[in-house]
Amino acid sequence: MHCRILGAPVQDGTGRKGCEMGPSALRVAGLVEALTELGNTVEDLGAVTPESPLPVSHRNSVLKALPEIAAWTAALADAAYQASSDAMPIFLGGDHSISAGTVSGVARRAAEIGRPLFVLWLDAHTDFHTLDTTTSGNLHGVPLAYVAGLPGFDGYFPAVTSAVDPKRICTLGIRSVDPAERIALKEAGVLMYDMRAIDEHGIAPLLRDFLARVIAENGMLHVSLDVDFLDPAIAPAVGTTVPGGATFREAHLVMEMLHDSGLVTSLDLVELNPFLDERGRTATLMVDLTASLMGRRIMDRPTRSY
Ligand code: NNH
Ligand code: MN
Ligand code: MN
Ligand code: MN
Repeated sequence: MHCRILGAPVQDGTGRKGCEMGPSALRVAGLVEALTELGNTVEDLGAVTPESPLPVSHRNSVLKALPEIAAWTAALADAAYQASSDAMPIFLGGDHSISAGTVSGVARRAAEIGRPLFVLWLDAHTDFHTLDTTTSGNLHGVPLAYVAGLPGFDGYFPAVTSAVDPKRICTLGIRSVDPAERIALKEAGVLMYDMRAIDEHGIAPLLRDFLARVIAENGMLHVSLDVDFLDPAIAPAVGTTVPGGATFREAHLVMEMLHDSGLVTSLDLVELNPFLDERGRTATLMVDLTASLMGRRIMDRPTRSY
C-alpha cells in the first residue's frame, strides 16, 4: 500500500488547547516507521495550510472559531481529494473538526470513481450537530452532520459536492449523544452501535454486519478514529473523556478485522491532545492501532522480560 500522511494541526474546534501538537506526537510515536515496517511505502506531505479565515457571523452566538474551521475545511477537502487519487491518505489531527474536510474530500474522489463511500465513525460521540443545534459551540461536534449533507452549513462551510448517504455511516463506541443529535441521527437513518450494544453482542458481529454492507455495494471505506473511542484508562490524552470506552483488545480487533477486509481507503487519527498524555502512551496506542489496521497481527507482539 502507498500511504500519504497529511498533518492537520487544528485545535480551534475544541474547547481546550493542545490538539495542534497531535501530528507531531503521532510522528514521534513512530507512525511512519510502523507503516514502513509493514511493507507500505510512505510519503509524508507535512502539514496542510488553510487560507486566511474570512469573517462571518452566525445567529447561533455560542459558535467558536467558525471562520477558522471553515477555512480548514476548504483546505483539507482539497488536500484529501488530491491525496486520494492513487494512495491511502492518513490524516493526522488535530481535533475532529478536520473530518469535515477530510471526509468531504474523499467523498468527492469516491463520486468521481463511481463507488459509494461508507464511513466508520469510532468515537464516544456522534458529532452530528448542525451549526444551529450545537450548544457547546465546539465545531468538533459537527463534522459528521456536515458530510452527511444536513442543512444549515451553506454559506458558512464550503458547499458539499458529494454528501455521504447517512445510511452508509456506522457510528461505533458511542456513549454521549446530545438530545438534538439523537433526533437528527434517527431522522437521517445513521447506524449507531453504542457501548451497550458492544457489551451485549461483542464488537465483532456488529462490525462484520457493517463491512458486509460495504462489500455488497463495492464501497470505499473511510475510518475516523477519535481518541475518546478508547477507554480513558488506556487513552488519557483527550480533552473529552467519557468512561466506559473500548478496551485495548476491542479496539485492536476492530483494526485487525478492518485490515482483513481490505476495504479501508482512508483514515483519520483525531483528538489526540499530547499535553494531556502520560509519557506518550496514548500517541503510541494510536500508532499501534494504525499498525493493526495495516496488517500487524496480535501474535507478532514482543514479550517484555524483566
Ligand atoms: N456533543 C458534544 C458537543 O457537541 C461533545 C462533542 N465532543 C467530542 N466529539 N469530543 O467527539 O460539544
Ligand atoms: Mn469526535
Ligand atoms: Mn469524541
Ligand atoms: Mn496488508
